[in-house]
Amino acid sequence: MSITLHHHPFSRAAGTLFMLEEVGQAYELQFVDMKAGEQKQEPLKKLNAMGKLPTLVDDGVVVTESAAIGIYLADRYAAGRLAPALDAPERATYLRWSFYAPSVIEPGCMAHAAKWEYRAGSAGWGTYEEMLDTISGAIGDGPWLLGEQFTMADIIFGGTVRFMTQFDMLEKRPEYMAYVERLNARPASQKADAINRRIMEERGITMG
Ligand SMILES: N[C@@H](CCC(=O)N[C@@H](CS)C(=O)NCC(=O)O)C(=O)O
Repeated sequence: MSITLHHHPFSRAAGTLFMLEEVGQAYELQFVDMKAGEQKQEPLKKLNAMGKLPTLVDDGVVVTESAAIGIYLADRYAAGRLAPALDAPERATYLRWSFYAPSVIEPGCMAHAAKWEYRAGSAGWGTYEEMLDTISGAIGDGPWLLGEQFTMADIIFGGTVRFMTQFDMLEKRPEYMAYVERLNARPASQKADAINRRIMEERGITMG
C-alpha cells in the first residue's frame, strides 16, 4: 500500500495532510512548486487534468477534490472511526455536511466575495445569508457535526470554514471560530501544521 499526496503548504493540500494524520496510514508527500507553475505541467497534469492540488494517488489510483479524498480515506482506512458505517443513520448527516462544503460553502463564499450577480433560486448555493445560518445550525452545540463523534466530515466542512474565514471570505461568527479552535486543537491538525511549517522553512516559502 502506498499513498502519495501531491502537496504545497499554501494550498488545500494542507488540509488533506490533516486528514492523513487523522487516518494514521503511512503516506509520502510530493512537493509541487506552485509558484513555478508545476501544477500545470507533467507529471501532475497527467494525474489531474485540472492541474490542481490536492491530488492523491493510492496504489496507482488517483483521487482529487478535497471532499472526495476525505471520504475515500475515511471509508478505506478508518471505517467506523472517522466514517459512520454504510448502514448507520448518522451517515446521512455525515454525507450531508461533507457535500455541503464544496457544493455550497465554496461557491457561496466566492460569489459573495466577488460580488457575483446571480439568481439565488437557480444557483445551487442559494443566498449567502441562508448559508451563514445553515453553517451555524450544522455546528449547533457541537463539539462536532455528529455531536460527540469526530468524523472526517468535520475536517471537510470545518476545514472549509477554517479556510474561508482565514482568507476573509466568510464572516467570522463566534460559533464558527470556536469550532475552528476545536479543530486546531486536535493533535493531527497540529502535526499537519508543523509539517507544513517545516516545508515552508526548508523551501524558503513565504506568504504572497
Ligand atoms: N475543487 C478542488 C479545488 C482545488 C484547488 O482549487 N486548489 C488550488 C490550491 S488551494 C490549486 O491547485 N490552484 C492552482 C491552480 O489552479 O493553478 C478541491 O476541493 O480540492
